Formats: sequence, C-alpha cells, structure tokens
Amino acid sequence: MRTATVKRDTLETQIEISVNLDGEGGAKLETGVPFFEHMLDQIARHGMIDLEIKANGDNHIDDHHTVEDVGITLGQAISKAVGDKKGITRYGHAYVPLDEALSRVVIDLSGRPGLVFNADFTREQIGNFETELVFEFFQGFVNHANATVHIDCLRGHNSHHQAETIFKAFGRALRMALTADVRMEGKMPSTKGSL
Ligand SMILES: [Mn+2]
Repeated sequence: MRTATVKRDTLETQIEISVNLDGEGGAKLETGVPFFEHMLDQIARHGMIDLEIKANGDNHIDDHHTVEDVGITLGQAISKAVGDKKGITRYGHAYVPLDEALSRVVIDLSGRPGLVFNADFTREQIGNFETELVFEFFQGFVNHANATVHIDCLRGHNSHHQAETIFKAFGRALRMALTADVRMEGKMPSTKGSL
C-alpha cells in the first residue's frame, strides 16, 4: 500500500495529512474552511485517494495560510507515498465539465515543480472563500510534490462550478498519473533512470 503521514507545524498553521494512494476515495477533513473541504473531497473521490486532513490555522486573519499550507503538506504526503515512482503511469490528464463550466488538468510527476494556471474566476469570492486561494493551493502543492501541473479553466460563468471542475479534473489526472502501468512494471517511466 502506498501510504504516508506528514505533520507540518509553523507559527501560522499546524497540519497533519495522511494519504493512501490506493484507497477508496474517502475523506476525513477538518480545516475550518468549508468550501475548501468541498474541493479537497473532490480530490479524494476522483483521485481514489483516502485522505485525512487536520488543519489548525490562523483563520481569524484569513484562510490564506491554511489553504496554502494544506497544499504544501498534501504535496509532501503524496511525494512520500508515491516512493520511487517505478511502474507508475507518470502522466495524467482529465477534462471535467460541470454544467456550463469545463476545466482541463494535465499532470507530470516529473520531480520538478512547475505550475501553469489559467482560470479567470467570475467572482472574487465563493461564499467567503477567496477564489485567488485556488492558485495558492496548487502552487504550494507543486512546489512540494515536485510535479508539473497545467490547469486551464476553459469556460464557465458560475465560480463554484469553475473551482469544482478544476479540483475534480485534478483528482482524475492525479489518479491516472499514480496508476500502475502493467507494461512498465519495475521500470522507471523515464529514460533518465530517476524522477
Ligand atoms: Mn459543488
């Protein structure tokens, strides 16, 4: 089983994340940021990852540190759980629609951090969740998962739908990248020999 637990404590946030990459898509989430939990739930379900997140953050200031640091810690946990990457698909991609909204996410578990993010949210806030934090989450994730992620929200006018298609597509793309490629068994999915 590809599992990992990571604890990350700073003066701004205290976070503990456990992942099982070969899970059933269940999530136990305590972040104090309800809309963010709705999004993290999509990663678990569509990524078929069991995900447990406990985050205590300085939400009395705003949700910025909590969202960014959950991205960082989730990146660390997935990087730890995936191990040496032998036999995995490595690349993953998905298009996900939700009514009028459509997003595409393409992932390479490359060993190098990189984020290309194109999403023009139609509102600055979804409830009291600031849409600019979606970028902060994925920036934190790629930096610590050492992954290349291209995110494009291609269309949509409801910002809840826009965000949800991004997180669902991310979960689906991540699942594909993490899935074993039977013909690649025991082999590195790179001519470089390591990732
Ligand atoms: Mn929703």
